[in-house]
Amino acid sequence: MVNLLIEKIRNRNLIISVIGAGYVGLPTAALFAEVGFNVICVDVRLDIVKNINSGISSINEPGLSELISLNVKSGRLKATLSSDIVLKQADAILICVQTPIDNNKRPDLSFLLSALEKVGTELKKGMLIVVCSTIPPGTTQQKIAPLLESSSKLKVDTDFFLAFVPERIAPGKTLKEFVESPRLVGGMGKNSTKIANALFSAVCKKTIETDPITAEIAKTAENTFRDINIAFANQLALICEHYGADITKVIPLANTHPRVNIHLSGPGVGGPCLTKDPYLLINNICLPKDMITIARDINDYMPRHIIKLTLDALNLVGKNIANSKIGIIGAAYKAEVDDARFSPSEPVIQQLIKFGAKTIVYDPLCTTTFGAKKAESLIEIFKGSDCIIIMTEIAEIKSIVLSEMMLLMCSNPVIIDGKRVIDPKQAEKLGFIYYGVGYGKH
Ligand code: SAJ
Repeated sequence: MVNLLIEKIRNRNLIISVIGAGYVGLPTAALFAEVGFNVICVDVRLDIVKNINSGISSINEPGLSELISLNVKSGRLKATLSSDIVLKQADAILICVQTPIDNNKRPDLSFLLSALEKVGTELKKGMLIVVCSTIPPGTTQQKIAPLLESSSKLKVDTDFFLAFVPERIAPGKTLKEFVESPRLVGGMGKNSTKIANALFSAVCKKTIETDPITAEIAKTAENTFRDINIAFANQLALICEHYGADITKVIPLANTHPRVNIHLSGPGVGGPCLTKDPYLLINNICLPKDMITIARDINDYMPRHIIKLTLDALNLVGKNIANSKIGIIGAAYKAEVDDARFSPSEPVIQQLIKFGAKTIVYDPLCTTTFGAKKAESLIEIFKGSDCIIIMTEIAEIKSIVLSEMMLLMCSNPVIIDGKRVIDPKQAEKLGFIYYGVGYGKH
């Protein structure tokens, strides 16, 4: 049975079904279709299904639309709302549904469990099930395998095959990273690992075989490490502000040490991964000391720090926030993506609105505004504004001419630079009130 599946993978006559055609599932489906497999996406959202079948990508990701369009035309890629027939036909099912956290920061596995329920009823001998969704450590072995075994009455790694193969893609660079980042393959046993590895080797340049628990901890650890590193940078930024030092000088100097690599401080950490995976990693564990939650708290504090800097700066020039017009650069959680999930701009804009400020936001890719007015250009947000807050380093920032910006803004214009992309000395020389994350006032 193992060799038969591997042969099918080699000959590209293995039928793949991808459950969940979102940020992970859609590129996954498109890339497997591109290397020659027949891929059917299953999604509960009609708009996503319709888009795929019309050859359109529902997410804004460089190169993805072209890939979907080509593969839909070739007949290798399609989508459907109803899973029954599809799952019956599939040889391999890749589960790519969201695994968010709830209000108590506990994993919400309801989407995953509902997908598994459907899979369980259609599971037949020789099928490969791959979970690509990020999951708390222990989930594959303790929850997924028993659930599939009991609903199908089949035995994992003997009758059917199961692996956790986490994605490692960063929005904006998804297609490149899917192919080039080493892919962890955590199979529930030797056979599962071998088959899942053969499948992912068809698309990924490098795969690394391991077991599910190691892959689950490694996946959540990667994003937790990045979150902690950024929290450290943010902590240092606050220390720099206290001492009148500049974080943009401190971190590069510390990083000249061959074994130090501190990330960048900023206005907060957003996106669906770093804000969630640390909580998945520590789920259900009582740790004697916990740096992971503290790091999360520090990063969650940063939007409030942006508000504090804004209030301090406006206060300095005798302006009341309630009568101020504030322009925000960046609504997405980072530059060059359209994804606004857990964006630090959300708490910032909402607090400004609560204070009564008139808010206007500019983000060339993102349509979400969190209640602020949407601007079509940087010029529009500069015009008549008392304060500009920089939340992401959109490419157009490089083209800002401070003297022209000055002419468009009100008297005593304020810049709150969350991303430290403006030269403070130049801004101050021109008459701006400049406050930045990690920029200590001398
Ligand atoms: N950020 C900083 N300082 C930095 C780097 C990032 O404040 O030095 C902020 C960003 O502005 C953003 C947030 O962190 O708000 C997250 O951005 P990101 O670029 O670090 O990560 P994501 O969420 O887009 O993608 C991450 C990636 N993980 C790692 O780099 C370890 C990606 O490779 C994963 O595939 C993805 O999570 C995921 O899906 O898990």
